[in-house]
Parts: sequence; C-alpha cells; structure tokens
Amino acid sequence: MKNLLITGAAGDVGSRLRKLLKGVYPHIRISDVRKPANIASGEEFIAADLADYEQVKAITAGIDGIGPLGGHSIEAPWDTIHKANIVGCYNLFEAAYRSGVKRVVFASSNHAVGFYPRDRKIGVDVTLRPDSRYGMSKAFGEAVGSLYADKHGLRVTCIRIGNVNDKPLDKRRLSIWVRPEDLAQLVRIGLEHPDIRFEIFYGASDNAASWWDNSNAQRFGYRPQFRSEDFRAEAMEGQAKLPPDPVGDRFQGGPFCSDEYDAGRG
Ligand code: 15L
Repeated sequence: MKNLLITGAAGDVGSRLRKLLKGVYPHIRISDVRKPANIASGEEFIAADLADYEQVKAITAGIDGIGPLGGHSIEAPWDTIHKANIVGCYNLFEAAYRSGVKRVVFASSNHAVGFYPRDRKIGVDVTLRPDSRYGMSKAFGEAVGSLYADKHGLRVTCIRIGNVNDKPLDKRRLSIWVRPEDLAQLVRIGLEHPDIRFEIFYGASDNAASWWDNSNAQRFGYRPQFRSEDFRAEAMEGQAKLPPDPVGDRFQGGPFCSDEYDAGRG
C-alpha cells in the first residue's frame, strides 16, 4: 500500500488516525471540505465535498487504498444525512472503483445495529437494526461496500465503530469503547491483509462488557491492546452525570435510540 487517501481528515477521528498512520504509508493524501489546521509533512491536502462526484473522482486519482471517515458523524436532518452519507458514500465507492483503487475501509458505526437490546451479544452476521437516520446511512454504506466487493472486486472492510476516545466516557461506552490505537490496528488490517474480500469488524477495544462478538476481526489477527475495565470507576462517574434515559438504556445505541422514539405510543 503506497498511496493512502483519508477523507474526513479534519474531524476528530480522522485527525487521530492521521497521527497514528503517519510513517506507516509512504504517501498520505488527506481530504475534507475544510482544510485541517495541522497538516503534517508527507501529507498532501486536497479539498473535496463528498456530495460532488467530480471532486471525489479527483481525490481518488492515483490512490491504492482509502480510509473514509468523511460524511456526517451523528444524527441530523434527512437532507444533511442524504447529501453527506448517502450521496457522498455512493460517490466515494463509485469513484474508488473507476479510479482503480484496490481497498476501501469504510467507517461504519455501532448505530447500524443500535436497536439490538443490550442483553443480546451480536456478531457481524445479524440483520441490520439502525437506530437513526445516521445509523441507516451506515447500513447503506455497508451495502454499497458489499456490492462493489462482489461485483467489482474491490477489497472492502466495514468497521462498525463504537466510541473512539482516550477513555470510555460512561456505562454504555464501557461496552463499545475503542482506543484510537486499536482502531488504527483494525484499519491497517483492512488496508493490508491479503485475504480481505468483504469483511465486517466491530471497532472495539478489549471490553469485558462488550455486546459484540468480534471473532471475525480476531480471525484476521486483531489483538486489541486496551481494556475498558481499567477505566470503569471514571466511566461510572461520567454515567452518574447523565440524565435518565429509560428507552436508551435498553438498547445498544443508547441516546440515538431514544431520540425521536415514539414506538411505545400504542
Ligand atoms: C458514532 O457513530 C458517532 O460518530 C460518535 O460521535 C458517537 O456518538 C458514537 O457513535 C457513540 O455511539 O458513542
């Protein structure tokens, strides 16, 4: 892997991954709608709006692999999700294919399966149960990746990312937390492992309270280095500061599930 493109490079997760992948790949092109403040040596920046196909085509030219973190990363009105995550995601896979890119690591989300109850442990082969328009757009992205892998031979890895942070912030995050270094390990598997065709991994560290069976990632050599239990006391302090959320507390997606929820109205 010589030429890597990271989209969403100005965002929090994009910025963290750029630092961790610096030096791993000889040339990293970074892209976002706005220019990141801290462009490092060895990074080439090209601005692009993912909703504009010609701009996306331009940033994928000459690229071998893409780590796409672009798009909208939380719940939003349909127009925002549609442009950034539906049109944008389609454009990215289509442009990758037309430009001869070999691999895409798609930043999916736990919110593609957020309506699974917390007492259920799920693997990567369950029916998708998105908890928001945002989660639905990630389910769409996994489907687009699957199509381009099966039909055009793109090597695609979808990572259902939990919550990326230095520490788990609350009780829910004890189950879904991923330390940036562990996420970078998963991204590298997606970009480098010779046997990847189309795979789904959970973006989670070594979390004893996990709701996910991540044996598929382990099969490809994933060995998370960080454990959420080491931060349990702090996470529970964070939890105590949150408002009550009886609906969100039942489901893996938490507040994304309770937001706009009225399924119980009869
Ligand atoms: C996500 O997918 C979001 O991008 C992030 O902002 C967090 O909200 C995270 O999920 C989470 O579930 O905590």
